[in-house]
Amino acid sequence: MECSKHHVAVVGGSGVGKTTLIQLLATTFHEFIFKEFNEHDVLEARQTLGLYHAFILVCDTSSMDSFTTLSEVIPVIKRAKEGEDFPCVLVGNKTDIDARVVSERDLAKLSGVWLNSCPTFYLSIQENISKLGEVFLDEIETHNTRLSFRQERRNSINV
Ligand SMILES: Nc1nc2c(ncn2[C@@H]2O[C@H](COP(=O)(O)OP(=O)(O)O)[C@@H](O)[C@H]2O)c(=O)[nH]1
Ligand SMILES: [Mg+2]
Repeated sequence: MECSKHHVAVVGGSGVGKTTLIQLLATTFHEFIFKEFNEHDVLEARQTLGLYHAFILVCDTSSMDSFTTLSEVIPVIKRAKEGEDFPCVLVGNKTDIDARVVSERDLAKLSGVWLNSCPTFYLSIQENISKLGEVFLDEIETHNTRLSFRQERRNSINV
């Protein structure tokens, strides 16, 4: 892994829009390296997943299966991060499709229960991701500040 870059794992079931999202974000987020993981990839990458700095979790709001998949992979990610708090955003994609079965409330609940109330998005990636990009950057900055603060404290304790 290249150390000078932020490595971002984009996680979600097949067909939820991970590749589309990465293609859009990669045009402006040059300092990030994105890699996508479906549920099988997550299990296979259990040992290395903890090295990723940030996570974008994606489901398709017209597919309850894709929401269930996220609920199942989140504990695997949390175990890989060994309790460390990590920057994360949760995305319910494809809201342009009328057959919505995953609600904004479902996303908020998942975030509240499992993800330290990380920001959630209910949107169509194809239509508007500018806000998502901004909030994701905020998430990274907030966590980095916290991490360096923790590091400073550790240093001062060791003196
Ligand atoms: N209707 C709709 N389709 C989308 C949206 N985002 C992605 N897609 C389509 O969903 C399909 C799967 O997207 P892809 O990015 O390949 O999903 P991945 O398997 O998670 O990487 C493609 O045909 C995309 O064009 C969206 O916001 N709305
Ligand atoms: Mg893909």
